[in-house]
Amino acid sequence: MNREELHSFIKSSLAGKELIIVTNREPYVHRRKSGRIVVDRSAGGVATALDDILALTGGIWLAWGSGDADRETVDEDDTVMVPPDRPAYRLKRVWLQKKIAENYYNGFSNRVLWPLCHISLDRVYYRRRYWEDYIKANFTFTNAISAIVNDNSLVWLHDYHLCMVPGMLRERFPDLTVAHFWHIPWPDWDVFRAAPQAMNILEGLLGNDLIGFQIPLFVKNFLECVDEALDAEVDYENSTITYRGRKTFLSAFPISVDFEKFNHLSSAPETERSIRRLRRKYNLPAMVGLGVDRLEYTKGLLKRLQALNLFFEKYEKFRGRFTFIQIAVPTRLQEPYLSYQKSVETLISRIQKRFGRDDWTPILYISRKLDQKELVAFYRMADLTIISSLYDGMNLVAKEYVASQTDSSGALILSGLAGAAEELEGAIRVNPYDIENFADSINIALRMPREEKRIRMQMLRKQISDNDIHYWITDVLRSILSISGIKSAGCEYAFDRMDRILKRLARRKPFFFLDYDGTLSPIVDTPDEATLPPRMKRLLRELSRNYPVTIITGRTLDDIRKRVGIKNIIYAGNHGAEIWENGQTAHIQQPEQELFLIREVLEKLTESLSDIKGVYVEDKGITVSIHYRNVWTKDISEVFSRFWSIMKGYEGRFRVTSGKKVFEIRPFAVWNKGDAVKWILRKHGKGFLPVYIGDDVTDEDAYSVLRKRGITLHVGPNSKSDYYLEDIDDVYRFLSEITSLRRNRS
Ligand code: ADQ
Repeated sequence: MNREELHSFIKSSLAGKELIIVTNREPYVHRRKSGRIVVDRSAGGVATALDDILALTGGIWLAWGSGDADRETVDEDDTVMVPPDRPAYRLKRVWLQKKIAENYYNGFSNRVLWPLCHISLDRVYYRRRYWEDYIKANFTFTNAISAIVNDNSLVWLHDYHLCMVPGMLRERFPDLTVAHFWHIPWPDWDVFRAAPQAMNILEGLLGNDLIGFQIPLFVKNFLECVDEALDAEVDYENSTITYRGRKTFLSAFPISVDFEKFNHLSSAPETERSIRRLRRKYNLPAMVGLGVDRLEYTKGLLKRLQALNLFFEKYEKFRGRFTFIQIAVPTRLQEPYLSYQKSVETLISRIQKRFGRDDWTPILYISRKLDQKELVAFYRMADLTIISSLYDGMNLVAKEYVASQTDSSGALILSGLAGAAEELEGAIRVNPYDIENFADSINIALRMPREEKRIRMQMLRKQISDNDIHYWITDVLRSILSISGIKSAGCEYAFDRMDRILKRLARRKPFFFLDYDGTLSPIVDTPDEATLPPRMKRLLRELSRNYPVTIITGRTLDDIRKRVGIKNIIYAGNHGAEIWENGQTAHIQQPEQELFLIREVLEKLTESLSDIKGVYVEDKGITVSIHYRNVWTKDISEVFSRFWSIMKGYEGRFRVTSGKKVFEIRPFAVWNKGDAVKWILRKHGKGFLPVYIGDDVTDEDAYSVLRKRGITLHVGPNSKSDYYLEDIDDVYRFLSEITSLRRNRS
């Protein structure tokens, strides 16, 4: 999904909601520099993408005010409008006393949770005051959040600095939607049980409605930790945990980079010039390798250097022909980082001494932060890049390198222990602890035929361009919104409430209303291909022998009747505008005036969208559907803008709903699914209990009509229905349970 689509999605979905992002570090820091106040902007891809979202939606970002001029730049609510050049949202700063900040950040966060989650147990250093101040800092964050939330807030927390905030918030606001993204790994129970305060941390996190991890392995590890440590109901299949009567959803959302931005920077003529300049400046040989890291022990720099040492020893012919460039920015300037930096630099000097020559450097060490343009020039120039993480949540360098490889000439050597390895097919996988094999892999990468490198890199590039940072944000927000929808509508998972449903069904016979696409038949690329799975057809037959059944759909009557092909069923087509029963049309609407207008819109849309590949304009008589499931991602924003510019001319005349990759246009006067349900029930429904299952926004009209009168179920969350089902398999299971009940009774 590209930036425009993301923005379009977010604008419509977040309408009426307020997004509150909470992080330890601020997106903008005010500092004093030579007597003046300057603003530093966080350059990281994740921070930039989140900043974009808030600029669009006007939410709030809450973070620790750590800059020395931060206090001078806020108003009485500790708030400053950002971005500084085009103020669009509020940055609210949280103040922490120096001693508390030190123990919370450098202490419990970085000396306990960080090494623990990276399975570096001997580096865990715990003091009781770290924990006490971590709690205090989390409490201060909670107070600041409490002061700004309301019924429409969606709180999105980030990372391991804020474990206790969800639990604290939950005590104060039982109904607030709270989600958390965990950027680093989550280890398994054997490791996590070493955490002082393990139970408190888990309990704190279970205050969330949703916890996002980088990869499924971390989700599994978290589920197991909770299973071992707490008396909770752990559902491994659906990745949910119910603890003290509350449900937390877990999911993997692999984070990514702004593919377009790196791709664009890398293809700029300026980058070519920078590459030439860098080659001259550092007197580089024909082949270069690259490492870009914070000077961080989890990134495995020592293992990488040991492997390089072995590589130069074993593969002599690369001496003088290959230089490895290590760009390492010092981080967290404290122990154990200072010692680690020293070990890295000592090893580099040793390799230099052993192999270096006057005219050639085996390892070029650049120890500073680079700006993005400079970084991209290195990425583009490198014949290979090495990621040697000993454990890593994801590793964005791997993805940035791939996004910058516009000519697909480089190779990625990737540690199997980085989260990125779960996703990226096409990389040369290494185990950083096996330095023999690691050294051989460097040789393999350098000797790899150009064509193989190209194929591998193109595979990698496709994976990242399809799943970039915009996609990630959309995915997480979609889940947060879904959960918020379930909560605000009080919609529960049907199988958690089967006893209640069956009790109602024991009193009255059901009258089924079933949507077709996405409910009985899987959603497919083109509507024509949607067929009813044979087992579902068998079940429908049995159902219709025992109970009244209506199939209610956006398809035309002819189409749906052919597709289902069962006789003793009522069919409602065109979202309820046409009804068929007992072998004939029982109701049809074709108001003259509307018919004329809809023809006009149909013509305009067909003409305007005809040159965009994959758009399917479906003429349904009195209504029109525009399907864009098969449109290339890059063209979707064009479809949106052309569609809306035409529909603007018909404001107030038509109702436009947006479903699963489809817009539906219908005149206001034309019946919707709710009207059709009312009509059918009036005619045939006396004494029955209506049971409606749908999956589309157009089904919401029926849910409203049946509120308190029947049972409504929606496939997927975020609906006004009484209950939700996860997918079509759930629909099958649900209907089967009801039919087997009947079988058992008789
Ligand atoms: P990190 O471990 O900090 O964060 P990582 O994924 O390794 O993040 O990315 C490092 C970032 O810093 C990259 O964007 C890179 O360009 C930049 N960087 C590194 N050295 C640099 C230099 N010398 N100059 C300029 N920029 C430099 C955590 C987790 C990761 C997870 C991220 C995002 O540890 O596993 O991928 O969050 O969720």
